[in-house]
Amino acid sequence: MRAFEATIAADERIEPRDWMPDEYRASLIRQIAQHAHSEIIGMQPEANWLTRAPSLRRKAILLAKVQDEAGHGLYLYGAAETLGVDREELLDKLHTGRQKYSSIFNYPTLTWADVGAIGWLVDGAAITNQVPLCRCSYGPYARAMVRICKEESFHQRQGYELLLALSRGTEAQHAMAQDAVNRWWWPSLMMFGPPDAESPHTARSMAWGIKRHTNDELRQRFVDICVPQAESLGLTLPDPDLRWNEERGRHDFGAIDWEEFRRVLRGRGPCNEQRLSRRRRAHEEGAWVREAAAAHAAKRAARAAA
Ligand code: FAQ
Repeated sequence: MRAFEATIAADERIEPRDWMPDEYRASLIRQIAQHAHSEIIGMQPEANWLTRAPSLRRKAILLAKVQDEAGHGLYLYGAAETLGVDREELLDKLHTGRQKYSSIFNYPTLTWADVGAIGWLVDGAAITNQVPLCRCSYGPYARAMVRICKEESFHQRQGYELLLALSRGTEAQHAMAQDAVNRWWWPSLMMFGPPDAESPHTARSMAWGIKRHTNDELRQRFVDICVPQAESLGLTLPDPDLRWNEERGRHDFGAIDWEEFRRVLRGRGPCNEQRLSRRRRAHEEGAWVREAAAAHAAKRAARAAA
């Protein structure tokens, strides 16, 4: 106990073999699993456009991005496994609705511009939230985050560049980009989680060095980053109350519809059912691959032992 507290106080890392309080372990498993589930469910909205990307170049870029997301899921399930849980058990909890994934992936991708809006806003929000997680007190999670953040920054830039091309294109393309931003803006702000006053985990996670900033702090940082970027894109953010507050040195912004957030978390968002049923089906259809990989690994291990 004393060694754990001293490590946290010295801002050093807790490693898998170190003693840690049960609640610390449980909270990390909860957060890392939710994060891993978000990465693999998050492949679906963009995958919807892989076969309809407007050029070979755009298709190759999108394919690489979606593959990166699968890779992020793997690093994160790996990080969760160092805490003594089994990947199969985590996936089962996702498939039976006992563990969450990010609310953002329950919204549909209606047009090609949505791929740009996801890159710019969803990956942008993800980076804002995840850069501080590179300093998380749990070593394997922090190290996974370093690599993930590098890849997310490429994802964010591809989204920005895609939206810029549309914004500077024909009138119809500009309107499509604006419509996508209008639909993704508010759900992106919800990604940061409930307001601090209603966030049950923040205080303890901050004390343990799992989280470095509160949900509201990161949400504000994201708004401040997006405003000048939207201007450069030639697009507007759909919030009439958004304005610079000289006194605070930050932007004020309008009220978030938390009832919508809670509805999505209860499974009643526009795409919750579709996302989970596709995930379950993909898992069932991939069973033979897992069996073949396990049989191959067992054969190699037996050969190495002989
Ligand atoms: N959606 O007390 P707090 C990506 C839950 S990025 C659903 O504030 P905490 C990249 C929360 O789990 C997206 N549930 O909780 C990508 C808790 O529920 P529980 C993933 C949410 O943990 C981009 C309850 O509400 N990123 O995938 C959400 O201190 C493009 C109370 O909340 C991460 O997971 C939400 N938005 O703070 C991929 C980052 N917000 O467990 C593909 C790591 C909150 O009590 C394409 N996670 N909840 O039943 C975190 O930083 C934190 O877990 C927060 C929540 C900030 C998300």
